[in-house]
Amino acid sequence: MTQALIVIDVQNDFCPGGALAVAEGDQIVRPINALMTEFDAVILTQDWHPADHSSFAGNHPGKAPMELIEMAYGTQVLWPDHCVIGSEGAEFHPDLDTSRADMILRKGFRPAIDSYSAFFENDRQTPTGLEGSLRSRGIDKLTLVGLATDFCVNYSAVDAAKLGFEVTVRLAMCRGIDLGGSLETALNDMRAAGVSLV
Ligand code: VGL
Ligand code: ZN
Repeated sequence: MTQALIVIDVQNDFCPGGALAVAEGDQIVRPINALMTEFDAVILTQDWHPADHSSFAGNHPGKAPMELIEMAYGTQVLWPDHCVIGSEGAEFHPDLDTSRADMILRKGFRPAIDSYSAFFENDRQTPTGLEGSLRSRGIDKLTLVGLATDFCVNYSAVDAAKLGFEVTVRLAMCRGIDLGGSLETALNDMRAAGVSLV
């Protein structure tokens, strides 16, 4: 059984001081570096948005961050502008050991659609290509860590489980945004999808 560690969005903008800071987001970096040595494959994901991205509140006059809007593909949270392509905020946390990664997957680069999950964009249909990449490498067991527990980790874990991967989320190496109870909902959704939360 080939196991991969998928490190979700450990980027400056999701750490304290960043544009969409997750409380204690930086505290998971060193434990994640240590965990990397236990895996056959290490994949990093990177939230990677053009400046005109439709998930940014700043691109919707009159709207504030954390408001909801209806997009062609469903309801979308409007976020503070974050992880803009080429910006420092989009870079990985400086202490993250990126040298251990054999693949970096960027997501959310199409202006009209967000992508929380590392597998499918927010229309829940457009594949990122990660599934095929994992399968062609014989990887069937995944451990997920990173930011944010209730958005990108949650969506990635649920999609992976639905695709038939054996999925574990290591909660001590995740931190959440918790918007209107989203953390509790996410934990329930992951459990219901068959994800092991440890
Ligand atoms: C994320 C909100 C917007 C995440 C990314 O990485 O969880 N959350 N973009
Ligand atoms: Zn984003």
